[in-house]
Amino acid sequence: MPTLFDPLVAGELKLANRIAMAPLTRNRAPHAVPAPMTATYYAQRASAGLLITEATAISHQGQGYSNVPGLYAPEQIAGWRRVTDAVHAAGGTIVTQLWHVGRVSHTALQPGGAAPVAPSAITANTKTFLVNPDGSGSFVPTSEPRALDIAELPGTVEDYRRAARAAIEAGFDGVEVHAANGYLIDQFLRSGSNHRTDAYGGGIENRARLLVEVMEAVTAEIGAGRVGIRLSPVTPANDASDPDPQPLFTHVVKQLARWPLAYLHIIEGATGGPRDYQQGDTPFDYPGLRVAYIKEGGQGAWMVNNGYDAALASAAVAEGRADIVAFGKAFIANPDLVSRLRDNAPLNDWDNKTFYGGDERGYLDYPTLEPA
Ligand code: 8OZ
Repeated sequence: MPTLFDPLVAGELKLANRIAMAPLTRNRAPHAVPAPMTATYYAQRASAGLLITEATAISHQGQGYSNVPGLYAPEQIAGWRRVTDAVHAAGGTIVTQLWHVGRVSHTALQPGGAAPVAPSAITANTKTFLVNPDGSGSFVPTSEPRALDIAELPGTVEDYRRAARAAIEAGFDGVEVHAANGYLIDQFLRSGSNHRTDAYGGGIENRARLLVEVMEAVTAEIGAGRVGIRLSPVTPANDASDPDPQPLFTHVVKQLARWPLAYLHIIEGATGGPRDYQQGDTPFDYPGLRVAYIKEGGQGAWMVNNGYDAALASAAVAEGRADIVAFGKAFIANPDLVSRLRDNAPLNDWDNKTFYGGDERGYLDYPTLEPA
């Protein structure tokens, strides 16, 4: 029986164990450039089989929060190079999460103060986080978006392709396409946010078109074995809604079977909330989703996330329900999470007041059991 601590080859990625650090937004990248301390933060956690960075904007238009990093300007690539060098020196493997927020943004964050973009001009019932010029932060409602013109979509796909190339230049081992949590690709997928009447709206195949085009571009650019994707079939995060997610995401994973990807990363339930959350009338069938992917020839590792503890994670891997388990908040508070899980050691508690924004406190100062 495999355990969490066994190595795994996922596409071109060689993981020392089956424990991943989930992508975690930390809002500590002024001017969208990863700070020097960010290299230390990820290097401290390099014993994870895979580190997935915080979500990283593929373009200025793709940014939706203050002080989140990007991957579209030379100084951003240089900032990430510090991170990947530090992680590799510590023996780790690291991919970056490619992010376009779509409508989950604010005019204050957009180029020229423009409206954020979305599949349709429907405002998300959610908030974003802005840091004011005096340094204070506040949660504000997202701005009303404008619908992307169909002629702009090749440019959006090109931004993903360019960011994937930039990721390799920055020294990453690969990328994870963020298609979850109510951001741009997820906004196209779901009928609640996609009211388009062109080839990118209406039926499931049309709503999944942007996702497929992005994956085609990114896999062609850096090789499918260095590409993962994150999906959240039922999450209500950022006003994501669809009454019938099972056929939608079944179609998506069948499309994803086209490429020998590194992994599929599935958020089970409501992101950061109940695992049994459902949209529509029936509970979502995650094992069925995986069977659909495998039947179609899908080769990517199956990574699961959301509320896993040591027992649930060990059982999922031992029973073959997952190849990799991603931990989020536990990794913020426990840089040595892998050895703590292996030794059944107690975990540090996290402090949610220091999750978003701030300095080294709540970022670099969580203690390890053994001296680092
Ligand atoms: C928390 C705060 C801001 C962004 C996600 C990228 O939910 C995020 C995010 C999470 O995927």
